[in-house]
Amino acid sequence: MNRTTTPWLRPVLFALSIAAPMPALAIFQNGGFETNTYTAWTLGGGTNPGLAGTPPFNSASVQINAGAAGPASIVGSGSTDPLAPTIQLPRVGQYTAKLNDENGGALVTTLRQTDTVSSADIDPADGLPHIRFAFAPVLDDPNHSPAEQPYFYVVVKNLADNSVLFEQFAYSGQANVQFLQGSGSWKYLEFQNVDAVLPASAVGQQVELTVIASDCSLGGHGGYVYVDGFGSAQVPPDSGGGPQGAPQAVPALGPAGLGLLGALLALATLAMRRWQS
Ligand SMILES: [Ca+2]
Repeated sequence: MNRTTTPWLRPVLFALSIAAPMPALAIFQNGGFETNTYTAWTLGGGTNPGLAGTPPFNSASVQINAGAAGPASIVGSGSTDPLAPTIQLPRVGQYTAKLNDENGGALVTTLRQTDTVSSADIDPADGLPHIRFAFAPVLDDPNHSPAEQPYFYVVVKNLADNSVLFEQFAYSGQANVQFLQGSGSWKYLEFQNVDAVLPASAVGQQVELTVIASDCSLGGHGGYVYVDGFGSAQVPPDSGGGPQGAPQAVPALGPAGLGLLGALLALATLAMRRWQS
């Protein structure tokens, strides 16, 4: 404050200063697994009785029966994947998470973290909060029925009303996903960058991120997924120096409508602020 500040104004300005929000941390702790551990994450799982219903599958299709959780590990520098030879590991930094593994057993591995969306997660480019990460599914394709195949699923839910803000699903061999042929009957994708745009109203709300990697439900075939770079910032380019396959997009299930609604809400807020000033 300069010396001309009226004395009575000082306590008001002080009150305003302590009411100002603290600088917020971007979403997800240990989002890049650079601790070489799952610190801040919750691992879980069970067994896969098969997906409910028929394609297209979504959160309501995922069934997990009680039982021992599937495996999880962290892969570090120098790692390669003989089943998916063109995948560059680790994806970001020195470590990448690997949920589930090559073996069967109808096991499901889940990875969860709950955090609060903050202003630090807003991308100035569009004024909306984002959740970004990279994933690469490696799934055996035994050509079972779709509901019995190994699969990958990721969902971001708003915990206030349990609404789905974003979800992405792919089962092995899914027709509209351009899987690459791995070793033997294995199929995989190069790392895909996901950019989930949340509605402006998500700021200040708790969200729960869940990633699921599942074996086939009949028990004989494995499936796993690499994940890395969870946060709101852009996922940096692949660090590996090898040849890069063209990314094969997995269709996201939603929420184009929510993203549009968020953009409209942001515009309305901006208009309101201008009108008020
Ligand atoms: Ca990492």
